[in-house]
Amino acid sequence: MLFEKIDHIGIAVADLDSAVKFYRDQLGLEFKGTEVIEEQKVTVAFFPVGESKIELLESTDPDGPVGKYISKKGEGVHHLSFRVSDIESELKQLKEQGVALIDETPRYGAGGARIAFLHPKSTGGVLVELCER
Ligand code: CMX
Repeated sequence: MLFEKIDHIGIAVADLDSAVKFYRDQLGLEFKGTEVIEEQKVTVAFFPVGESKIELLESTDPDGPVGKYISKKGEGVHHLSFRVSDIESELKQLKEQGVALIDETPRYGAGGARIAFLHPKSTGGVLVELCER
């Protein structure tokens, strides 16, 4: 198992513009722009912090997964992403250990990454993501 670092922390927000203002203007983080990931119905805003990033996630559709998450649990930390160098091999090992996977094969993530989610029933309720760049 080779988890290299925390790649990013994903935070679900209801209003991206006001959240960007808070992280950029009040916390003073560097705002690196946004990306829309249509397939996952989400707009992502990036703020590097040291070797990691904060990714703010706003749903592009109330019925998208982040929209549903906010209706159910409110805004807040949505997922924790670990950087890995070989995502297929990590998924295989985790599966062999009995960890439940949401994604058996990687999908497209922000910034051209390949990502895969583990099922929160295996992680103590935290949505854990593996991320290969
Ligand atoms: N935290 C904790 N539990 C969560 C969760 C979260 N953020 N999101 C979903 N779950 C739980 C659900 O409640 C569900 O639990 P049960 O099986 O007990 O009912 C389970 O995880 C599976 O969720 P689902 O919505 O039924 O399953 P899907 O396969 O339809 O979707 C997921 C799962 C995680 C992909 C989707 O909910 C999601 O969050 N998609 C958006 C992903 C995202 O953030 N994309 C941007 C990525 C940017 C990047 O990181 O690069």
